[in-house]
Amino acid sequence: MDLSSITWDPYDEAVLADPFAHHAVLRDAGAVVWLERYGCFAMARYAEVRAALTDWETFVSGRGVGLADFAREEPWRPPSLLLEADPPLHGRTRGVMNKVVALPALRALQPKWVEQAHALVAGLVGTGPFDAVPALAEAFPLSVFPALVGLREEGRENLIPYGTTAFNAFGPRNALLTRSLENAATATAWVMESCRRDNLLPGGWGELVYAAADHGECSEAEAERLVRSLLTAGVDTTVNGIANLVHAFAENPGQWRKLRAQPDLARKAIEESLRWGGVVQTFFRTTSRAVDIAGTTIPEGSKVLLFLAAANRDPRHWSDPDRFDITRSASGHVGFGFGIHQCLGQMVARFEAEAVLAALIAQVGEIRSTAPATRRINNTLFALGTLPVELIAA
Ligand code: 8QM
Repeated sequence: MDLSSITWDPYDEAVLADPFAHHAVLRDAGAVVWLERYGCFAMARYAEVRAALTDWETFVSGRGVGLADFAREEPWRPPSLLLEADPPLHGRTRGVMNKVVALPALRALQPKWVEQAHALVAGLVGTGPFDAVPALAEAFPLSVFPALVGLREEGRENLIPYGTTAFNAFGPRNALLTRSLENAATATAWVMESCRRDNLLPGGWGELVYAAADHGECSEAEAERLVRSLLTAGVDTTVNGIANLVHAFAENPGQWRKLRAQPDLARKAIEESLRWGGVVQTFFRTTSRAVDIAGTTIPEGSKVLLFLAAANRDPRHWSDPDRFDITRSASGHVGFGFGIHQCLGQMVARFEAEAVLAALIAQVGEIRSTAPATRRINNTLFALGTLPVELIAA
């Protein structure tokens, strides 16, 4: 099979604003496609994306999971010890962090999170049209996650601008990235400062990471960098995950009625929104050796762009994939990645979504869209800029 070479630009702003409209062409162009403009390979079909994520020895992360190859270019910030690391380093850092995010402690927090979500939603129901991005999708994660980590109160508004920059930085050095690097310089500095031991409040995950350093599981400098991972990965993702979830129901009122009739579908609905929503659209890997994929040889040292969101809607794997259907089994989706790098914070993300959804199910009969949602263009995230809705009391 010939390798398709295409001039199509995944980072064109029109594509970033409406990525799903372009995925079919990309998937149909071949199991592996050459993107001329960036000199990299791309894969967008479920089978190949999942296989590449699973084969961490061939598709490595240590040379960066953005377009920049750390073997040739200086990264914009010191590399993540989790996301941008390979075994054996990755195994050690992941081991430290798995203990920090352990499920029992998180589960114990859930009733309080549900209560907070109820209070937040109660203030929004029946108040007329409002923008659910700041009022709900940003407000809820910001009310629970910084406290979980033990961040100081002052300056938390820096988290989202920093996240926006970090996710832009996985793409090319286009106008989006240059602009956000300029705009978020202070936000980035604040986040870096916040990772220092002295700036973390007692009782949070940050303190636990430093406790691991005290036990010799990692160095103090590594602890600081691991706290940074929590702050990079844990905010903009959950904000847009919740925004997507609310948007999905606003656009599919029949699915909302179904969920309210059968609230035990909530977990399935969240998995489906992770499959369908595509918050993290893409990640790169770099080949550590020449590898044959469906008859195409990818040489060693190649950047390979994996379209997670396109894989999650590949009709070769999913039936009627563009349909948001809370009764389908979305398990096996790659919305949290797959394999050794699969999202460390996925249970936090799920618990946040469950709390918000439980509050909405209890209080809201109808999520009414009052104007079209708008996009906040980003090189990696499928983010919402505004989500005008009205919550009609149950
Ligand atoms: C994305 O810095 C990090 O370790 C990190 C940053 C971003 C993510 C994950 C980890 C996938 C959510």
